[in-house]
Amino acid sequence: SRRLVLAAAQLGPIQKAEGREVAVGRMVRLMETAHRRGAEVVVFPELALTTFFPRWYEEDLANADHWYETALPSNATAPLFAAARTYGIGFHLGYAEKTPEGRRFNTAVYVHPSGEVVLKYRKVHLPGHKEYDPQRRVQHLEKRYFEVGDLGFPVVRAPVGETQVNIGMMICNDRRWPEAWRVLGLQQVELVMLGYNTPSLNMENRGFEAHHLRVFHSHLSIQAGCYQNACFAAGVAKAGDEDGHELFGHSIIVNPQGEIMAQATSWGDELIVAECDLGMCELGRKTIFDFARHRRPEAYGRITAQ
Ligand code: CDT
Repeated sequence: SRRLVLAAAQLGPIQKAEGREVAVGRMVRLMETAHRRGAEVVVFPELALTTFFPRWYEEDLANADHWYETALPSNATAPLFAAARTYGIGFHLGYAEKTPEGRRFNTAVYVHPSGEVVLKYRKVHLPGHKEYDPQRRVQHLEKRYFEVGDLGFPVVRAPVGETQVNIGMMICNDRRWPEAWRVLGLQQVELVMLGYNTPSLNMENRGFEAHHLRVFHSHLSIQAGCYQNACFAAGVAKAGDEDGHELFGHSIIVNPQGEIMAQATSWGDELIVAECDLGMCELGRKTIFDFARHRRPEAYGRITAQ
């Protein structure tokens, strides 16, 4: 059978003043732990190398350049690539990308143990706003710092450990959009790698969102996405208190039945591991979500209408 030992590496907070070497050192330790626990792939969160900087306003984007990677690997990220090779473990990394043309994206890659970037994704559903919003106690400036991703939702069949796996990605807010899951599902995705930074409080709160529903909505979205598209997912948080701003954690690994197989219990660096039998993707795919037999795209025109 096709089995995969999957690790989700939740990261505790990264403070604004901390350099890349702090996060990378912690990530290398998590990779070592993942290796000891038999994992073949480790999934890190969105924007894993720095604090969640879109909460900080910067008028001139040029002054924000230090948050972005211009090359991968770089001196700062080389230890991750070295650890992947040493431990024979693939890794998923979320980071802020600045291209040679000066374009900025909220990006994720899957890196094979050899160091090859096998899959790259740029976040499509950017939440928040572009200009400073004096109404908000905390800014969420993703629309200022990033362009909408231009790669669609690609799926590739790639070696993960011993197994060829159809892998796809989402980044944070994407998980709340069933369209994103379905576009991956239509490509027979088997494993969705998904990092997030989600504040415990909705800073846009106009009084209609109960705080206790924040984690529920995150899990609800991931569990429904996995069930309806017959795939596994690693939903991996950056968690805890970043300079007084709390991110809620609760990283999970979910199976194609929508069940949580493993869940983080701390708001710090924490590795959760699950053995995934990829054969489990067959049941949904051959029965209730056999798209060829049961899907009715002729009735879905509004989904893609502008
Ligand atoms: N990083 C990210 O996409 N976070 C959002 C927060 C939404 S509140 C503006 C999320 O959907 O979790």
